[in-house]
Amino acid sequence: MSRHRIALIPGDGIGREVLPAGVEVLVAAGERFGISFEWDERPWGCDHYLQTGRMMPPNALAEIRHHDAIYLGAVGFPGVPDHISLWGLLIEIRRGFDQYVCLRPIRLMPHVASPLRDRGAGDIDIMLVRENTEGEYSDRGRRLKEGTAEETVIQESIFTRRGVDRIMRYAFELASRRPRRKLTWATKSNGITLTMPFWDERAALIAREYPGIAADHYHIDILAAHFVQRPQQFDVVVASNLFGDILSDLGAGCAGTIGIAPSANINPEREYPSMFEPVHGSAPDITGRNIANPIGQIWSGAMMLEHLGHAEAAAAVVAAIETVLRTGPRTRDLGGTASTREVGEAIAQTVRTIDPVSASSRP
Ligand code: GGG
Repeated sequence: MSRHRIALIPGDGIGREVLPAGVEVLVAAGERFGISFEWDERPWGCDHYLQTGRMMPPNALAEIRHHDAIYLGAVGFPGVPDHISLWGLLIEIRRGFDQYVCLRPIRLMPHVASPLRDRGAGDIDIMLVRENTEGEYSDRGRRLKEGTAEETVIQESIFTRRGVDRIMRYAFELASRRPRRKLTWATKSNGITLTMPFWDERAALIAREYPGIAADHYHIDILAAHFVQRPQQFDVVVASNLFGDILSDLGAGCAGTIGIAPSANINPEREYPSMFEPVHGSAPDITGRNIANPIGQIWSGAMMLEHLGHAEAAAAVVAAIETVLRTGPRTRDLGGTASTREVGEAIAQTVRTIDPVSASSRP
């Protein structure tokens, strides 16, 4: 029996509703595949901020430093400025634990309708690799002549050779393990004159180390159009922090709903715990109604299982998601009327009995 100590951070809004569904499915997978979990729940988030002035206690990272993984719901709620909640929790964990890879699968799942015409399951199968610790997400800069007509705000993007090289190499290695062996990188080097040509330069150099991978490059604007018009052309797509974030939401929309999109914030060297969270945020507009789709959270749990070395259990969870997408129940975003809890229970129940080998399932 494998045992894993997992830090649970429900966070804010619908994070508190979808995370329990994710845990329920992981427990079902654990019972079936001989994995036990020690859950260590932390009440960090916007309520904590309103009580203490901080999203997490000062020693938060030290407290969970030796856990096997972090399973997070969502962050952000009205009453706390979004940049405070994001930087005080999500970004602090990503950077503090050097989770420099953000993996975001974009897949059109069976029985999910894409808003794109004539697209069916399998037509969209992209692994988005987002640089997760530097780039446009930056707190460096200044505000000058505040309150005057000449008010000027400067925000500095920071790209390091180490940061760009390591995410590019990670993406090329990933592409080399996928059947299509294709990689696309996204920049905007016609409009952004320093950082983006630098990214292109490093990417082109690293591409030479991988002659077996078909690599190409697009500016982010036309790439967004191609995601909509011919998403089947893309396999691994690698982008900077901001561009990767935007592309992953665009991709999730093309694949039917952001409610099912998973993500993994990975420290590939395993020096620190990695963190698994749905792509969606805290959705204050539907919080407290038990109608949020828990599949993004559950699929992120499958990515966590795979990261922890339980590929069969991970495949079983994804196969169970595929089954429930076919049979129902479904939440509102997928045209159904089921609650968060009902969908979580159905997937957990399916995990107990499904044959993962018969499904083409993979996190
Ligand atoms: N599921 C975590 C969450 O709340 N994400 C919302 C968000 O705004 N994330 C920004 C980011 O991933 O950089």
